[in-house]
Amino acid sequence: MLVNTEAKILPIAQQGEAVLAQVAQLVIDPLHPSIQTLIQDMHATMLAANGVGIAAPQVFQSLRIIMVASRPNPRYPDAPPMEPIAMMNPEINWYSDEMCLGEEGCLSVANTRASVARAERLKVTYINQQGETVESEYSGFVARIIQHEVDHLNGVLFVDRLDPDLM
Ligand code: K3U
Ligand code: ZN
Repeated sequence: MLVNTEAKILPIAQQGEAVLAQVAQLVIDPLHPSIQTLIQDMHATMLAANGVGIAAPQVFQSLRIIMVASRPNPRYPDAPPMEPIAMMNPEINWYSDEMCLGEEGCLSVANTRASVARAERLKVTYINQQGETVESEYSGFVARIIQHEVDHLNGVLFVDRLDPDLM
């Protein structure tokens, strides 16, 4: 995805904002200019915040759009670098039985990192920025980001998934 110099850096909703607790709406017209602009702005906002993902509700848009942008980082040195992918109406169709614990943070939850159990692998179907339906399989850190971002579309934050016995 090219960096659009006209893209805007949007404010990021913080825990407690109503938009983060809502179930987001399906995207009806993936190629509509307002949707394409929103994706560019989400990309710029994610880069500015140094995130590896972002979901539209985090920028106050209750729409089913996520961006996934794995890169190696101190917690996940072996994470694959990838071109950011925008996914509209993502549906996780299959989760592995194998689970794994991994540290997560969130641009909407300040100063909190915690270990969350997620499926190690998944299959996801989504509409890409060209309006095509794509099915892909992911594992490890990328699968973790997808699960974290899809949770945002369903009004769930990673801190809602923490085991109270471990807190
Ligand atoms: O870059 C972050 C990071 C945090 C922990 C491990 C590795 C990287 C900042 S938090 C982040 O990028 C969230 C973005 C959010 F909030 F918009 F969803 C994505 C994420 C980070 C770690 C695990 C799963 C998802
Ligand atoms: Zn988050």
